[in-house]
Amino acid sequence: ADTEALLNEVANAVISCKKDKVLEAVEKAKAELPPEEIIEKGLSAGMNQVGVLFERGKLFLPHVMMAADAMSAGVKLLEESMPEGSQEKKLGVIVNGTVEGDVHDIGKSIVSTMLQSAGFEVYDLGRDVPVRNFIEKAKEVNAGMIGISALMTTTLQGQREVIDLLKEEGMRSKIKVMVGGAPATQAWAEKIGADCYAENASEAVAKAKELL
Ligand code: HCB
Repeated sequence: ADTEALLNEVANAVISCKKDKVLEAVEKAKAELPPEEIIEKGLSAGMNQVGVLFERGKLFLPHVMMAADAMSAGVKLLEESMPEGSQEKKLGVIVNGTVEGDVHDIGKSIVSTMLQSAGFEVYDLGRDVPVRNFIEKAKEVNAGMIGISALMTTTLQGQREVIDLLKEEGMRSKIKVMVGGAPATQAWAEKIGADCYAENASEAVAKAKELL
């Protein structure tokens, strides 16, 4: 089967909100395509479409929850075939999490997995993470970078708060900050003084390699 058809099948399976369909399509694609490509151009593309349909009132929250659940199962299946990252030589230490008040963690988790698989040591704090926890964890593990995800315009401020607290603690120059999530942009990153913005997980890996 050609690449586009395989990826479309994965995306459409996410849009159908059916876990068994997603697993079936991912299993098929896995035989021919790298896991990173299936995640970004299949699963994530499908989830973006779910977001659009939700906005248009064509899908409702229970559908979104089912699609999210189905997508996570697909990502999990693919994680098994991703490299674990070298044990001896780490490219750098990164703390990553979703800001306080925000439960969206699919994209953040993909970023963590891809960073890990690229050779970074990653501490994923999960979702709904209080500002202070990012900094305390970064101190504890001597992180070179903090990654902050926010998926809502209402929680985006949390990214600025992490940067402001880093400054207050006199640690801003020691730790790089990466921001991401649907409402974040390059302009926003510059405005709040982040070191970089990453639109997706491959970009997150590229920027982390550049900065660490
Ligand atoms: Co949710 N939700 N949601 N949601 N949701 C959004 C985000 C809206 C935009 C949908 C809409 O209304 N148009 C909207 C936010 C509006 C706003 O900005 N104010 C919204 C809302 C309103 C809500 C609730 C409030 C709904 C309600 O209860 N009434 C509620 C939130 C409660 C809360 O957080 N306190 C809610 C709940 C949910 C779930 C639980 C049903 C589900 C999340 C499940 C989960 O994450 N475990 C969900 C989902 C799935 C979405 C949409 C449809 C998709 C998000 C997603 O997973 N995308 C989303 C629509 C949208 O985003 N346009 C909608 C796929 C991933 C792969 O993309 O962007 O997350 P990503 O991540 C990318 C990228 O951004 C970047 O790399 C990732 C990989 O490529 N990146 C980083 C992300 N983090 C990074 C960190 C880094 O360091 C670097 C790069």
